[in-house]
Amino acid sequence: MLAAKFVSRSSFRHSWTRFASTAATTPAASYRLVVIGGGAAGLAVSSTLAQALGKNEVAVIEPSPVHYQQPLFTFVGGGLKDFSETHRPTADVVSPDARLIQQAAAEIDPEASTVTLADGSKVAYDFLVVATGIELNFAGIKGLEDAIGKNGVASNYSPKYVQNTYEFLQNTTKGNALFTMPATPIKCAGAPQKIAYLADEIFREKGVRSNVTINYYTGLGKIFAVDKYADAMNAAAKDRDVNVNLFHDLVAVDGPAKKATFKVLGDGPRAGESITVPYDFLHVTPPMKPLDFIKNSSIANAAGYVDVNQFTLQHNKYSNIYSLGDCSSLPTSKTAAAAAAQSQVLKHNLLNQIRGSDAPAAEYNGYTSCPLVTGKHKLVLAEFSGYTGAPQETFFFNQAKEHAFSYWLTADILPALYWNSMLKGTWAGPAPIRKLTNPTNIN
Ligand code: UQ1
Repeated sequence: MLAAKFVSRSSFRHSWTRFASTAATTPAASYRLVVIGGGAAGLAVSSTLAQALGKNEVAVIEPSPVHYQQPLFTFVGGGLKDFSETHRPTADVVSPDARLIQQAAAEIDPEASTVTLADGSKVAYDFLVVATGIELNFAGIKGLEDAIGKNGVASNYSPKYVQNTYEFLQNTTKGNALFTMPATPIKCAGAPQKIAYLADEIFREKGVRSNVTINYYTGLGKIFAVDKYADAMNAAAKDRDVNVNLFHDLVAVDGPAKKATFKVLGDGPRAGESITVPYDFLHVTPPMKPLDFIKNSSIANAAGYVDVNQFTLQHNKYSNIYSLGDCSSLPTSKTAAAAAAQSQVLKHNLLNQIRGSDAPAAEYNGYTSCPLVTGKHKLVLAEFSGYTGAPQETFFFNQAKEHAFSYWLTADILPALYWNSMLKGTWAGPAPIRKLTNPTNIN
């Protein structure tokens, strides 16, 4: 079905343009496949396809010279991993068979099948995969850009401020420690609360816990989307004396005065009110948004995410465009684990289409996973379908229980798997393992 919809454009390719210029700023202009984004999702797809389609048939557009393994950031903020483990040069993680275009994409023209780069040059494609991720919007909170990185304000979401988290936590000996989660869609929806549990542990170890109040403020109405894990996290918060404040959305930070202002959402008695809270430590999860060039293009849905079929990952209007990861419209939680599972489906369907195969389309079932670290050697390993809300646990023990095995897996095994397998396109999530270890849980 996918193949039938597609009309090959390869006869229109101007392959001579590929040799017309060699300078780094004027990249070759026509590729079989262009992948926008050299993050986890973009690399999981481009590494396999660059190998399958042949040398320099695939271009990866990525402006950042550094690739960050973002799942490790919580561990860095909690002092459990070193920042140096989180990053490698982008050029070292892009497949040697792909062409890295080290620039930002500025515009997509899906009718002409071209991408315009920041320098104004155009890259043509037969097929396009959009994997730009989602943007941190620190400017969306009044005063935050001035406040962050000093006076006790940090964020594990940014490589610039993640090391401040541990530094400032160590300096906090009394008063209020606040942890926020916005009401917008975000990546790794567990991270805003994980650091509250690690902070609790740090304060206890330093003997100052009884002098510090920990408050978690979320713009949402639940601590976690899936009930099974929401129950576990409510229990974890209660255990550690972390106060959970639902429907509180951070709107302003006054750095010099060390005060945070929240707007009360929902329909409770205080809805619409503003509440200002003094803090000694503040961990902010910034609101997030799709990149402007995507939001402003015709490939986006009304919310600004790339409008793809939630099962096949093919664009709903342009059959030679696919998307996965945080920038996509896929209605599931935005995690590296989700991107890994999506990458397998996308590659299958795109290769079918490229090869004109009428093999059945692969379908993504919404799988995502969120390792919710709750302390040193303690972790709740949420695995579920964002489409059904049903748990899809890989192991035979109850993964909603805080477990040392889950911690070890996440802290010591998954980072290596990320670099050595996911980015090389050979890790598609634990579904094959689950068939052996927990077959009755398969949805
Ligand atoms: C996963 O597949 C993955 O992708 C590499 C992650 O990102 C680092 C994860 O955090 C998790 C939890 C998974 C799921 C894998 C298993 C074995 C449960």
